[in-house]
Amino acid sequence: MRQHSNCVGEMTIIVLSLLLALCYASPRQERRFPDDFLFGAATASYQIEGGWNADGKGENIWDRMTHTNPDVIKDKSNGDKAANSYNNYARDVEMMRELGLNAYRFSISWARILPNGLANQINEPGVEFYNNYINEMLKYNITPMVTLYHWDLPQKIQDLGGFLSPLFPEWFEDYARIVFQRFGDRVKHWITFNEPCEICFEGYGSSAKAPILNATDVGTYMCAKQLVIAHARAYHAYDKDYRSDQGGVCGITISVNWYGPLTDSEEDKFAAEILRQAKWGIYAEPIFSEQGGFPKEFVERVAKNSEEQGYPRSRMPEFSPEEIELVRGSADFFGVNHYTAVLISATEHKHWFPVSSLYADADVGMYTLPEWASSASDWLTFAPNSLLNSLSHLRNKYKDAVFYITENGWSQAGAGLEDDDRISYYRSALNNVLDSLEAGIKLKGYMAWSLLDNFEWMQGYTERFGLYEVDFESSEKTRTPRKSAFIYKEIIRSRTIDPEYEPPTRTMWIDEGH
Ligand code: PNW
Repeated sequence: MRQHSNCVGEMTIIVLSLLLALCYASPRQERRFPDDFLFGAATASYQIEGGWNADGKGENIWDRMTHTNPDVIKDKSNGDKAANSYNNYARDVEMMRELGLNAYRFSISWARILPNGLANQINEPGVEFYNNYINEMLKYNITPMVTLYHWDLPQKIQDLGGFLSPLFPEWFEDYARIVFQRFGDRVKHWITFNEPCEICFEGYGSSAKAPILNATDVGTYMCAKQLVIAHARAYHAYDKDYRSDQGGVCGITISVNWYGPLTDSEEDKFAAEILRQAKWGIYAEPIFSEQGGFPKEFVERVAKNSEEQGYPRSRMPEFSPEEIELVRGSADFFGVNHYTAVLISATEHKHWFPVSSLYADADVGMYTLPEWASSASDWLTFAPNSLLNSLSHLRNKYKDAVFYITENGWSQAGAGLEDDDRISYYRSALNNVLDSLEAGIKLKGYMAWSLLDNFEWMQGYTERFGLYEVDFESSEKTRTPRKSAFIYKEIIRSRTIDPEYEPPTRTMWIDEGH
């Protein structure tokens, strides 16, 4: 009996060892990106184009601010010349071909098309520039993804109140219709706004971006309402009058960093939720939630604070039932700009805000772990799995949504081609993209920020995000691929991430086969 059971035991061990051996001998299942997944890179007009007053372009709020108040920019620079993509666009497309990109996300400068922002006068050379850019991409099968608004508001529109004017949604729709009309035969992916939080909070509710209005208590919320209505009007214009002929999609890009609770306590979880609502929920909920309108808990918080502060009504405006209906469901996809994570506490790491503002309303503590590597940007640390956490959260909230990562990237201080930190960051983020796809999230593409070094807003040229380095001193604005460009190229070519891959040469070539 004893012998028999020994024998069974031995057999089991042999079978198990055989199974184990088989597992290790067979090639590991490689995780692949689907063939129709769009790999791209992103930029924005003011950050790369230059040609600030070329061929009839009008003045925008970044031209005005950097010319009249250069001290607000860290190196006192501006985007007058930037990477001169206005003249170097063919080289930009050549770089896209070198990388083997499937898609390229760029933005249209409103004032280059409509010099005074209003739709009475179209600047044809501006239209021609974007025609050339788009046609050059299409020649090589690169899908253009176009942002209508990436922060460079025509100065005339700002003079009339900008996003705070009740006419703003109308002006934006007029502009959007012209852009759909002129480019929609070839452009099938539209993004209305890039990063509402940065537009409304940074531009209107603080002094972190043009037009540095610093209307801290109400600026953010007034802008938020106008912005989502403007978005919805452009979306419906496309849906009703252009989609049947042109057959494209129209969405919006919102920055969604991961705000998780510092501890497992209910208070911290609620604090994290409040910050998510303050930073991106006030733009996402009206468009993507089933019920529409601003997010409930944050609305209650602002109403309560407003009352205590003696305001006769909440600083957060309300939507009418018609406005809720107009905005609800007005997007074919959710563009996610994702960079980093911050841990949120109800009690620890709090700052005191002297005036009422978005952060004073949220009233939470923010903390980043010391072991998260830092970039050249003070807000950007390498927090593992932040992209997966954000996308999983969004998918649970907005069940049917289709997503694109419309920006993701890493900064370095100044020039330098050996960018191993950026490579680790991209590999980790792209592994999170694979995790998301495996989890069934409808993620259709990934745009690296950025194709090339550019004007990093208030940081001027001191922080660089490019896969290609730009020599801003040279009159040609010479572009040179960084090591990360070779790594990204190989990921796109092979549709897999090889953590060991080292580029064999430092010469970029165009792979005609792609
Ligand atoms: C984005 N954050 O801005 C913009 O869309 C780009 O124009 C910009 O160059 C890029 O990211 C890098 O800054 C962000 O604080 C600014 O989390 C700040 C944050 C996120 C995105």
